[in-house]
Amino acid sequence: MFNFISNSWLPSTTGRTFNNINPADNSDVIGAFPLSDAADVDAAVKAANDAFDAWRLMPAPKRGDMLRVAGDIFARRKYELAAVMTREMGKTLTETKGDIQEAIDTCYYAATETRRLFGYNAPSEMHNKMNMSFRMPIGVCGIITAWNFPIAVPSWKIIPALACGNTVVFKPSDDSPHSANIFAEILMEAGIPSGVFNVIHGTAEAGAAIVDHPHVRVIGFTGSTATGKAIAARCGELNKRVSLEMGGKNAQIVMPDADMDLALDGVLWGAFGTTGQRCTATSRLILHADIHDKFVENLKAAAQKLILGNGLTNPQAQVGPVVNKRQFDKILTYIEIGKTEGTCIFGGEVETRNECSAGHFIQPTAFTGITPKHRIFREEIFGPVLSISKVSSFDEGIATANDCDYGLSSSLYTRDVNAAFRAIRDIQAGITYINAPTIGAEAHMPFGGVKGTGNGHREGGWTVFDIFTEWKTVYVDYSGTLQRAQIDNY
Ligand code: UN1
Repeated sequence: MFNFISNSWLPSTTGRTFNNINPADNSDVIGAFPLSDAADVDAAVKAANDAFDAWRLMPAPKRGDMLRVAGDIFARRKYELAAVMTREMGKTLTETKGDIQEAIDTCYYAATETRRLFGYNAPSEMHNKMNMSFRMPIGVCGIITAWNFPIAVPSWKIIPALACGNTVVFKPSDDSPHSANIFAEILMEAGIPSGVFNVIHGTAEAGAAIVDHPHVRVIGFTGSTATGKAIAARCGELNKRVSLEMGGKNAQIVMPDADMDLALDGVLWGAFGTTGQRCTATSRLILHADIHDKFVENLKAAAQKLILGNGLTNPQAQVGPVVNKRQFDKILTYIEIGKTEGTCIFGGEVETRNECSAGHFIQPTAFTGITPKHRIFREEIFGPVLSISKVSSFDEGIATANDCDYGLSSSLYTRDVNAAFRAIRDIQAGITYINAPTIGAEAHMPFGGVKGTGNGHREGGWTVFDIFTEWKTVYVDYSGTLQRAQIDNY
């Protein structure tokens, strides 16, 4: 399995490879992928740079027509691609189908937007002069993403970047390279011209070469806060635009007046869906003291019924493995920390029953007695580990939710409309859900976070087009005379 450069499948010039392994069954090696270096990146960037002029000059709605076809092909290949994705990163087929649906939605949305990449006009301060502004493509975009949404999250960046007339070099995570190659197959079949979209496989070495390359003008990154900050620092030195989607530590607050069954369903899905491996996952549950004990009891009973398993072979499976040995070890370390900081009320162990002994399975786990001073309250774990805090008022709930370095998603369960609107105003997060879990963002709405989560950009919706375009301001003077702005009219 190869890199994708100028519509050709190529090995790394280094000859090096890495193995892609099924996290639910470690004996299942999916394939060897290129471990690319700066020379491979250079070839891909050259292809993208050479393709840029023809692509930017194509009428945007024509580009949109191809992206609409890409959406159709994602829809046609949904079930096959879902199985590829489940095999390489472990989440269940229901979830991988949802992942592809986000890409389909993104393609259709972007295709439509190519007919309305609106600029602004404004009156001139001079006679017989017209002021306009347009969105212009920027050039080669370097897209670097994580493995937990192997199709959806890349699509949020790649599809709008292409819609705007940019070309792309995409480095997927080394935990989900196969899905990325199918992404390339689909764009090629949709008619995206050679060189407009390229895939480079590998690790941080390839990522750094993309960031450093002088012809890469924009970086779109989703991944860890440590890597994102390092990329941003480098992009600062190089004066490159960079959009970052980094960690989360998302809280669900439950007030005594809430629908308790609904709040329970919300936290089960938010905390343990995708095995907790979403940047939007619910990793903190903030319970009002009046319902704390009862809620914890119900949560324990429900969580212990969740079925762990291999999503490809076990149709009952609700929770898959964690993605690799490194994450497995990291999550277990945090569970040990949690055992010293609070009380483990369920889980806390590796799951080895049935088929789970073949892969990296960890039981859904929760700790009570957690406060903002604890590490498992503050640090992103990216696994099925929930910390539970008790608060005695709504205000304390909001303050506890905000006592955190991240600010991606948040949730409040209440029937009190006043409390809901106060939470919308006061929670420090890019996304707030009322009576819904912290996961569930839709492709046509802005997505991103405040504080340690991001750097001010929003993917998704209409806002993503700000990442992938530069404004061109145009003045047309049809007076036939020299008109000096700020001078001749004053
Ligand atoms: C991510 O975890 O990086 O709202 C993205 C959600 C999904 C996207 C998650 N639609 O959880």
